[in-house]
Amino acid sequence: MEYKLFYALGSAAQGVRVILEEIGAPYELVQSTIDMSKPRPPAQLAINPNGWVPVLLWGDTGMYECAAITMFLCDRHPAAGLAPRFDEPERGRYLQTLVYFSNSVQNAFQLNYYPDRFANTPADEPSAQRRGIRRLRETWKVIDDQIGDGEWILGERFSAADVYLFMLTTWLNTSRGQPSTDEFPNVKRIAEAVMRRPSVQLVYAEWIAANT
Ligand SMILES: N[C@@H](CCC(=O)N[C@@H](CS)C(=O)NCC(=O)O)C(=O)O
Repeated sequence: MEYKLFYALGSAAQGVRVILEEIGAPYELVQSTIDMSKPRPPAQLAINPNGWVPVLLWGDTGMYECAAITMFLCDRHPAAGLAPRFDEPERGRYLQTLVYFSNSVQNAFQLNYYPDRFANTPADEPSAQRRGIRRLRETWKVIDDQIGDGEWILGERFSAADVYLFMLTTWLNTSRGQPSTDEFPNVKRIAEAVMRRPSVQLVYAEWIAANT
């Protein structure tokens, strides 16, 4: 196996798995968890002491951070055509969007799902959660406006950024007060198009069965 991916359903590791499927690289899933009460595999913690997935191993090394892994895999397998090359005009928007997803949209999710990481006392956590919901609306609106009437995030060209977008939309949970993609029609259009890809149908089979 070329890659090992520490994996849990509902996590950002699913997005990395879609990228591996799109690339066609051989990989093995190593079952991990996002349950805070359960232990992480020692080999995962050796690479990522934070205890988060995804963690990707290859050869005798490894890395974490979903956006970084996505960029790494796309650059390592350019024949898959999932990322603009260094000298192509869409390269800037591709990098910008992945980093914005990672440090702004994901941060908004974390405020709502993991308020203890942001609030100093338990009493402050509901405030952090509410700010997370507002921040989700703000950041998804930025992405929706950026997409405009483009077919994909980069315009005419599908890329790993669209996979990332789909992954993030699966985390939206209206029962927690978070917005739905109905508020962001351009995001919704791309998420629906990404969902039709065979790689996504495979990796997200359970989510698709439960949510569509
Ligand atoms: N910035 C990291 C965040 C990773 C992250 O938060 N992973 C979540 C699942 S999506 C997780 O492992 N949560 C369990 C935990 O925090 O212990 C990335 O993008 O890879």
